Parts: sequence; C-alpha cells; structure tokens
Amino acid sequence: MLRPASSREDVGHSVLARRNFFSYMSKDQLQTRLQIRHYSSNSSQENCRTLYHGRVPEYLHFHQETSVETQDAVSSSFVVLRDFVTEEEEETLLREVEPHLKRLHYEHDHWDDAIHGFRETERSKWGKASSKILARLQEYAFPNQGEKLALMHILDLAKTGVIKPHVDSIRFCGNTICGLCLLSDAVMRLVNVEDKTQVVDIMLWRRSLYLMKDAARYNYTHEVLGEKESYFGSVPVPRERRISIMCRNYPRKEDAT
Ligand SMILES: O=C(O)CCC(=O)C(=O)O
Repeated sequence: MLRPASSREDVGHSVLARRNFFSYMSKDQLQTRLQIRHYSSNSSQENCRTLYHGRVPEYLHFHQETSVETQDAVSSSFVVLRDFVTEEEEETLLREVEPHLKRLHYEHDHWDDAIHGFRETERSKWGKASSKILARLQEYAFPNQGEKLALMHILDLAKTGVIKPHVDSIRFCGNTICGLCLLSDAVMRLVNVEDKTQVVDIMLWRRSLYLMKDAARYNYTHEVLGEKESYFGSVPVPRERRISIMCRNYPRKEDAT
C-alpha cells in the first residue's frame, strides 16, 4: 500500500510508505527478521558496540521485566548521540525546512494509522550550510555512503502528536534508520514484536542523533510517546512540537520486491 506520490521529489525510493503493521510482512519474512540475532559488522554497528561497552547507556531505560538478552540486543543496536548538532546548526536546519512544512496541514488520520498530529515531506537537495551538517550525520550512520537513500524524511510532530508502535517496512528501507531530533525532547519506546513484556524506553534529547539498526530496527516496534505518557523512568519529559530529519538505507534486494 503506497501513499500517493504528490509530495515526493522522487518516487523511486520514497520512505513515506515505509511503515509496517505486520500485515504487510509475510510470516516467513517476519521469522527471518526475528532470527537475526548476530549482526553483520560495519562501522556504524561498531559505533553502537563501542559506545555500549557492556554498560547501560544513559539514554536507555529498561522496563522491569526486560531480560538480559533484550538489554544486550538493544544496547548493541541503538545509539543516541547527545548534542550532535549545536543550537546554531539546529536553527540552520529549521530555517530550511520550516517554509515548506508551513505550507502543509497537520494530519490527524494517517493512511496506515501510524501517526497522529503530523506533517511530513521528503527532501534530497539542501542548501550549503545544511548539507554540511547532514553530511556529518550520513558519514556517521552510513560509512558505506553508497547504501544511503538520497531522500531524507522530515517529520513534524505537533505537541499533541503521537507516533504509534510500528516497524518500518522492510520493502522501503534497509537495516539502518537514523534520526536527528529537533525542537523538543521525546521518549521513544521499543517493544519486542514477539514478547510484549520486553520494553525499552529511549531518551531522545533535542539536538541528538539516534541510530537504530538490526535488532532494534527489525525485532522491536518503535513509537514516540504522546504528551501524557512522556516519561523516562519516573522523570516527565515535556513534549513540544518536534521535527525529526531521518535518513535510511536501501532495502535489501530480496526485501524490495
Ligand atoms: O520521528 C522519529 O524520530 C521517528 C519517526 C518514525 O517512527 C517513522 O517515520 O517511522
């Protein structure tokens, strides 16, 4: 099920059709995904491991019933880099995306029910200053630059908006999703698709970059908590309007068909 192409610059590898509520994923595909327990090694995967070092990173909060396996899997496949961009760089990016976003209306009934209170667009061409910032993001997330999708996805979530649990479609993006968080802190929740007792909350600070790969990307749904549920452990995380700029890589050939 594809979204109409009207707001895309390039329909070839648009990720606006990326969300997946398991109905789009055959049981075999899902099984294959769930069996991925050992991840191929490349630099950004190594980044997750290097930062992890067997310690619990400050951006992860494991719910009470999470097993050691879950803790290990998520710690090794999800990383948040605090203050990835400066306040000035945040302003540069906002100046570039705001004029376009302002022309769109916030939507409340998403075509696949994944998001409420949002507007979104995609962009492949950026001004000089923004390109420099985004190149840094891409170099970190996609050391093999050829694998990244040219279109970046920009999602503007209203203060009252919410992203419901979903897994991004394997037909439209590969094993890596990275997102730059602007304007507001937020809490992302991961829930294991096979065992809903396995829940991990992730603190996404304003101006941080997150990298979700492999196990976190395929074996867990992700969601962004709405205003009322927005807590990291027992600490409330006030939600404001939030803009995320996301970059993904190409789907694997066998998943793209
Ligand atoms: O805004 C974000 O950081 C996540 C967005 C998301 O879940 C999606 O576009 O599938």
